[in-house]
Amino acid sequence: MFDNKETFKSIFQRNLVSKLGKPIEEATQDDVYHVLGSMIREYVGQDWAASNQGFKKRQDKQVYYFSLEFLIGRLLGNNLLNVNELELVRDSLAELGFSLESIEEQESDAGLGNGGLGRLAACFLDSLASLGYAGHGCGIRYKYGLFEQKIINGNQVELPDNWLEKGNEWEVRRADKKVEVQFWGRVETYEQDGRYHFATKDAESVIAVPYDVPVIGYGHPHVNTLRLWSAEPKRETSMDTPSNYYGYLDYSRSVESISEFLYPDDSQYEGKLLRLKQQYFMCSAGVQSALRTFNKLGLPYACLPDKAAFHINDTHPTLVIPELMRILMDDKGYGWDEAWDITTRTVSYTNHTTLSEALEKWSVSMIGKLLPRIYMIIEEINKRFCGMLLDRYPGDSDRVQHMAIIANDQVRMAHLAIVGSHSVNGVAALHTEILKEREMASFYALYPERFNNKTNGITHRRWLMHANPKLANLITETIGNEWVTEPGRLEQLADFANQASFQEQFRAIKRDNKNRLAAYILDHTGTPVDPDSVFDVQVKRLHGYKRQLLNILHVMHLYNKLKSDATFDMVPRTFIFGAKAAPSYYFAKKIIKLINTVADTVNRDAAVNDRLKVFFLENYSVSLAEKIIPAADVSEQISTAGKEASGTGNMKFMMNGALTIGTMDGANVEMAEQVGEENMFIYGLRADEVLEYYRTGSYRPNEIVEQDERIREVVEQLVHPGAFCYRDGEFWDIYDSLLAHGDEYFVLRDFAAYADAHAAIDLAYRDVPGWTRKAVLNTAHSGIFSSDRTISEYASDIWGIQPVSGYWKG
Ligand code: DL6
Repeated sequence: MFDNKETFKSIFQRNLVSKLGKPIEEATQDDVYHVLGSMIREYVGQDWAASNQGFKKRQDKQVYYFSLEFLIGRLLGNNLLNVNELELVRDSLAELGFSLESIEEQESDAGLGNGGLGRLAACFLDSLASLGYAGHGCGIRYKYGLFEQKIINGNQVELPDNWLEKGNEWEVRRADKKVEVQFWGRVETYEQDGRYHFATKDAESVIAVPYDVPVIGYGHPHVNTLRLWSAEPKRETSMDTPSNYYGYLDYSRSVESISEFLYPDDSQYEGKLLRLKQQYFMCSAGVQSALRTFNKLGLPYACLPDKAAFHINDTHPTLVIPELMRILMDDKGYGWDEAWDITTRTVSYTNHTTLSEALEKWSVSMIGKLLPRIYMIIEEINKRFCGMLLDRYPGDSDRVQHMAIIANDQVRMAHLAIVGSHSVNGVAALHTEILKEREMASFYALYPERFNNKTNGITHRRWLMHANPKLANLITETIGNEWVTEPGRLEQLADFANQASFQEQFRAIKRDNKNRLAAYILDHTGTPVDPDSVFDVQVKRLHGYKRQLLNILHVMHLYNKLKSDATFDMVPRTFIFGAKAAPSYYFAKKIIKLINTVADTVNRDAAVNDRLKVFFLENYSVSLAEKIIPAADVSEQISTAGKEASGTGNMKFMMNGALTIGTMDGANVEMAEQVGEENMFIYGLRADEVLEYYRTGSYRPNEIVEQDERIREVVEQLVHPGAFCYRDGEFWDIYDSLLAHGDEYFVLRDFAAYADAHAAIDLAYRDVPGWTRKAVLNTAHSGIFSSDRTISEYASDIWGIQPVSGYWKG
């Protein structure tokens, strides 16, 4: 792209003048970011066009990954890495007096997602492009991303995340590709040419305008597209009278709200309606747009499954199924059976959770009114499906009721997704087994061939090469650079796990990353951190099942021990938390308050704070994760076994040489298979034991409190004024969740085992070469968790696609 530093500097300065009319001396960091971003985008424009032309010419099968979330984070650094210009640009900017790291900080962190599911979608896009597959994202261009979190008096406060305020260098508005999406109205049925036809009358039209973001493959000119849809009002509506005019304004406001917020509050009817609108808006726009591309091939729709795959990321995009049916039948004239065959062969579905509250259901009356034709189709799918079940299981009406798509006046989206697709996958081996044996057992019995596992992965380009460049360089110096395109080769590092000089370098890099994080913490909290302490990190969404509560109760216990036992010897430990709680999740917000209260007490207590410190880092996001993860010594993956579908943070920490303390849950199980349990700290109930407790109802948290003095002490401290409870009864809700409401997530049951595992960490950390060996082995065995492996599996087993271009090996 740029031959050398001199060329870059001169092109860059020319752009600065032509775009902003500024000489370099007057340029701000923000100017540098915008000009650099626009240069990269313009540069990849040619490859982008060529990639699209290539897809068309070769008639490549296209994958469309439908997701309500794409947690892409910042793109500048990653894009520079992928176009192989990171070093040159960093060095050139330094010569011009700018630090690339600071320039990267100017970019808004695109938080178009909530957590793992959305970040997985972003990693998948990176792998699809880097491996040379024709695979694109389809989502919503939310005006506001996930809220910005402020901590005020220890409480979470949510502020709007106006990420587009300064514009978005990476997107291109494609008004020429807009489509129309219809809501409300009524369906008219008429007979013509011997068959029924359906037409929706008096519908409200919304214009879906795509904003395209190039997804740049690593090291070769393959560029896919992330297409994000924005809702705009239709302009044709008459405004000739004042009432029409005000009516138009109301309509226009309601349309714009469709793409305004990620996850509007759905505690009330209006919020639920808006979420349903968002889902249909994205599905309809995405399907129409994909079919437009397919049409250009001039093939009959019977060939659609050979030329397109529609993947639905969790149940949020399930309306892709009835929408495709609608278009094939109502617009293209196909009969039911043919349309159904095309649809089910085109669509595939990933399940990301077994938590019942996260399994979506929509009220029949809402969906029937908002999407009358779509609801008719869902009813017909349900009627045919239930009929088939009755044929297969005569007289078994319980089974039919249990498996029906529509029941109790609700549409069960997971059932629709399974019935309407050819593949259903879980995201880690344990999760898939739980789906097959328990949560979806009746569907598995019916369609065993549809169920398969695809263990999640993360892109090692962002999470190792970009987030931890020094470690990436050390790896390359040690085993060569093949691991970059074949991350499985990281295994070769195992040969160096015991080598003193390699260990020393590995430790020096960790230390460097810890220094950097310590500086960040000091800067943001005013409290110094000892970089020699163990950095023990739990960063993820805040949820009961993820058990941040267990972690903080254990910290309270350590504090008590330090205060009461002068002989207690512990390696200094810094506990670091980062988490956002859903704005309406009261309990999760209480846990945040508790963590901050404990942090306040511990960090101010000079008697302990040379050995124990606690931080809750505000506004956890992708870019903050990139600073935290490379600096971690210990990774907390402590969910109640059977509850975390996979986890992906666990893999990022492992790749960066942190040791996991965790339960046998989600992908932790496979991590243990790879690296060996002796290189992790596995503790606690297993998934089958948890199940057995749920089944028998035999768990008695009160008995544990009675028997274990350590637990009794911390539980009482939640509600009695003292070190951690400044106001009487401050944390009663937490106390009650543990004792009065049965401790749903087995926090107290796992406490003792968890404390033992922490004691083992303390001991292991004292053995410096032993610890480093374990850390190196974690990195060495993490290659299998690259999303390149995951995407290759989706490509061959689910989508039936081959790479259309290959890695450039440099
Ligand atoms: O598959 C990505 C990610 C998993 O790693 C997490 O374990 C899982 O919790 C998450 N699932 C969701 C869906 N809803 N909930 N809860 O975010 O998916």
